[in-house]
Amino acid sequence: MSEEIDHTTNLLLDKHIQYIVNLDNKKEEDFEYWVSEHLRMNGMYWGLTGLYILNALNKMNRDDLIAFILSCQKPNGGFSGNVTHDEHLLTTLSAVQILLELDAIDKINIDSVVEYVATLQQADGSFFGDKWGEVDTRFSYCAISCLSLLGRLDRINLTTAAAFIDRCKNFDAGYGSVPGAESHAGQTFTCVGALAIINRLDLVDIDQLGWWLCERQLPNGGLNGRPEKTSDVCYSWWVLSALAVIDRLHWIDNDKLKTYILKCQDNETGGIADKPGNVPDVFHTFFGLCGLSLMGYFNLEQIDPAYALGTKTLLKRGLTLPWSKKQ
Ligand code: BD7
Ligand code: ZN
Repeated sequence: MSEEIDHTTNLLLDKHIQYIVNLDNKKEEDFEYWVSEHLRMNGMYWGLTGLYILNALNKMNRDDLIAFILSCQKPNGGFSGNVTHDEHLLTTLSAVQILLELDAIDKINIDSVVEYVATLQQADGSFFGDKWGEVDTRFSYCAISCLSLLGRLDRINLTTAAAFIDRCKNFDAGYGSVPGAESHAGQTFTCVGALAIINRLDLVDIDQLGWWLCERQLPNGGLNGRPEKTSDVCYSWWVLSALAVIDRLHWIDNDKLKTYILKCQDNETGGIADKPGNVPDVFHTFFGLCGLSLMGYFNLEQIDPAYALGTKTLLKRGLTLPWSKKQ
């Protein structure tokens, strides 16, 4: 009993590195590999950026990752989630993020990606996620983040893009997926992150939003995504990142949230689950680590709250990060 490591106060660093690296090694046989087949590109981003936070990027096979990403680029410039799937903004952003982390963005034709993203903007400023025409503020974020990372925000209409996001703001100062949709912490991250990147935080009701976000913390220390919902580790990121961008991180109890995230670790296999006792997955492992990094615990590598990428990767691109504290 006294020999046992108390995983409610310790981050199982090496186990999490092993957990992420093993996802890659068992790809042939594991049906659930990196959440699922169509999310492979996103899964790679979660795993790779998780290793970045753990300062273990060298554990990945760079050439294999680059080859996979290149095999997912389509003639129109967009990237798919897996070789046989169709291109989408969600997976295009992940592909660009990974290529930047691997310092391999020169392996693709950047202009074709920029054109793909720009043609998805609509007259009202919103973005389609792909050729099928679904609109969601997640896609506004993907487009804005992607073009900013590529240094090509000039290719879209930023005035209408900001106006559309502003129409998704609700009476509680949170944001939804489309105008009129209820506030959700995930959508709030995408909207606040996108506005931060295009320097339009003037549109955010900062104090009221800070209040709505810190009401997401429950007595168990964890955060939920909407009123009346249970806590989930990934909201450590969606809520905290928005609080960080508006400089209100100290409005929630960081120590209690840290303890909640640590309780969601699997002390046998490594990895972090959505809730204590559940099976871990790469998505919650990544966002749990992101939350701990944002709060400054355990000397983890610093992650940027608006781009969800390492600050070192961003500074190398010459991006300025006024909302990021310790640069
Ligand atoms: C999409 C686009 C962005 O620009 C930013 C965020 C997103 C959300 C997207 C993501 O993180 N991409 O990098 N989310 C997912 O891919 C997850 C994948 C998943 C499926 C099943 C189980 C775990 C993860 N998806 C598609 C979700 O719907 C998750 C599901 C879930 C996580 N925890 C409990 N259920 N939900 C989710 O991501 O909610 C946060 C969110 C919602 C809307 C917008 C932004 C974030
Ligand atoms: Zn979750």
